[in-house]
Amino acid sequence: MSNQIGLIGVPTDVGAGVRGACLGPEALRIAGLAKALTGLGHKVSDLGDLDGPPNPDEQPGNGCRNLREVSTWCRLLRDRVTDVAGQGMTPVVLGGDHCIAMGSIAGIAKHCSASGQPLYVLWFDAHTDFNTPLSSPSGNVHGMPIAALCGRIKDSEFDLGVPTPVVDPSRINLFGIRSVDHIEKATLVDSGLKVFDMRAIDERSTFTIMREILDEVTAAKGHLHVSLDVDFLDPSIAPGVGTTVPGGVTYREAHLCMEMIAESGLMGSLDLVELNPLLDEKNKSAELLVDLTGSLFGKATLHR
Ligand code: B3U
Ligand code: MN
Ligand code: MN
Repeated sequence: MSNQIGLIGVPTDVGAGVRGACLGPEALRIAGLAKALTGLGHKVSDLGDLDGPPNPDEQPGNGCRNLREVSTWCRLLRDRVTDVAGQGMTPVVLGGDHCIAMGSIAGIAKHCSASGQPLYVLWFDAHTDFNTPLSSPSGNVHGMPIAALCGRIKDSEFDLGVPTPVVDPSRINLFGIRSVDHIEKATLVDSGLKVFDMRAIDERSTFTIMREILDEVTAAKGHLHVSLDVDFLDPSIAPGVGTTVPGGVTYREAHLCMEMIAESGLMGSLDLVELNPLLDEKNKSAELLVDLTGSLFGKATLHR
């Protein structure tokens, strides 16, 4: 991990059904993200917000809402992430809804293919985001990025401009899962994805699962992209998200995940997505995200 961090704001909610995630980047700034990271000894450059299209708030056509706008935001972010990583900074993407992870991961995949490093993804989420325009019950693209990255959706659809699969499905780890749609569940079976649902977490512990994931990336000398959807957290601690699901990851489990990632030194890029300040309570979810990002970047209680 570089100790130079580049913050990239992506103020859009074109992939969501509930509006408000477009306000996420500013809420994270107000909650003190840059200051928290600077205080840990990192050099932080806030690169401002990307300038993408407004949300036309269309009804889904052909199974996808706002397809063109989603594609434009993702391509803008793809190029910015490739550029920022190429400058030796760790890109930290401030969303924005989760559709933008198609852009950030396409961008980091380009960077990794140039450097020859295998790309791994750790996706913290209540949902598997493995719908396609055909299976999606909502037409919201934030429920589809994993399917797109695995090459399950025609590339021409989102026009990411990188070879698919963008990430080898066996290198994608989904953590915190507890809401999967009917058809999505059936297609997961032969997907090759590593899905750690809440039951697995309860049975095997956060520590054991995280150890397993991180050991594999370490052995492969991989680049780890972390994509953090606020709804992976329990809604009692993070209400500021459009798609809360009960029974989520606790405060202590979440910090353990982040601290283990920090200790591994593997994380090369990060998305903080789905924060919806309109649904938050006095910016509490944003402040928690800042706190967790601090843990991800090395804020530990003791030296070990
Ligand atoms: N699986 C549902 C709900 C959903 C997925 N991701 C989010 N919500 N954030 C869908 O609409 O695809
Ligand atoms: Mn998600
Ligand atoms: Mn989610």
